[in-house]
Amino acid sequence: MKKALITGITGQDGSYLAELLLSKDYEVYGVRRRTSTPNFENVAHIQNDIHWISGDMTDLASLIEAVRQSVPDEVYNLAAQSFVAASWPQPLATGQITALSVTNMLEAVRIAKPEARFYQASSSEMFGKVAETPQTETTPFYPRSPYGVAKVYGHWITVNYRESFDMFACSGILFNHESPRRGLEFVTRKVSDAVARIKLGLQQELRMGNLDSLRDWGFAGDYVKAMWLMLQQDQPDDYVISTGEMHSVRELLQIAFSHVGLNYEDYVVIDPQFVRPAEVDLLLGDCAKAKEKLGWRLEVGFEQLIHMMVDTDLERVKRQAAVEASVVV
Ligand code: NDP
Ligand code: GDR
Repeated sequence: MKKALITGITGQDGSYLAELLLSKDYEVYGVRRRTSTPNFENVAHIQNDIHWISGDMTDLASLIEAVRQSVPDEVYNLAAQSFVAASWPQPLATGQITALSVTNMLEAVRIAKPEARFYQASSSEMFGKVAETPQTETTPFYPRSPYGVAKVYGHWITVNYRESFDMFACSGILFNHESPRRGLEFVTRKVSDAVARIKLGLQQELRMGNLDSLRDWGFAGDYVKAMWLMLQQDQPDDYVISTGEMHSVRELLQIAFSHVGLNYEDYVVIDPQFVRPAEVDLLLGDCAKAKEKLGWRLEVGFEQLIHMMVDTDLERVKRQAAVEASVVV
């Protein structure tokens, strides 16, 4: 039985990856940090199948201990301060968690189980002000946020440990991927949640930032399969994972609102607080290498993804409203 250690397991990708590895009969270990209120929503259904290890990405000792306890064959380093907009008000925390902590995790592996295979969650945000379109593994980086800068560090330190210590370390350059488990502040989920609330009469408007930005959005369930595939190859390497399709935030709004019979223009208000100090105008990935070498394929398309998110939020918001209505005060 193979063993995998996942950081960031309570997040969107960590939960889908844990499900995938459990379905392949892995023994799954998850690093979770202490939080003052529970954050188990994404993993509640599998929490008894996971070996939990207390740790924090900024605490090297805890990560070494996590590797010692789990003795993993594969390490998936998904933990990060992952919200781009929060990286301007919290640039140093973002640097500590999203950049330097990658070295913490690599050091923990190098010290405690150097032959373990290592996956680093790199990002299309590294391309930022894009030098070419579509972006590939060889497109130069020009990050546009403290988050993007931190991810460039994480990418190169992963490459460097591969080259310096002969570690099996891979960097997956993943374009935006979404799901009903996406954090509520990211644009797709913010929209699907708002559409559900507006449809049910619980919200009147939706305040948004830049509607013109273009993203290459896929489904998280498809993308975690690529992470696993990267660690099953004979040689470690870096791969772009994307859909090869680009849509604007405006199109996202149009698809999500029209799915419930509404017109987004009747509800959306532009609010400067959601406009970023520097924007990534467009991202479009070319994942030909992953298709050819990993045999990776997409299953869920953009419209299907947005419909899935809206439908799931409609059900969830309905359930919550029913519970609140039944509470006798
Ligand atoms: P989420 O924000 O949903 O999850 C982030 C995870 O990191 C959470 O489990 C969080 O724990 C954990 N974490 C944050 N800080 C620490 C810390 N100091 N110590 C321990 N754990 C910590 O992100 P996603 O699942 O969407 O993304 C996974 C990874 O992939 C991230 O590194 C992200 O930057 C990267 N990525 C994501 C893309 C996407 O479109 N989703 C695209 C490209 C890259 P807690 O629950 O306690 O907050
Ligand atoms: P992104 O995702 O920054 O691409 O990073 P996000 O969903 O936050 O933004 C996408 C685009 O939508 C525009 N936008 C808004 N965004 C948010 N969150 N809220 C708004 O109200 C709003 N209005 C317009 C943004 O300006 C942006 O252009 C995600 C994260 O998962 C990163 O961790 C990951 O590395 C990258 O994707 C690839």
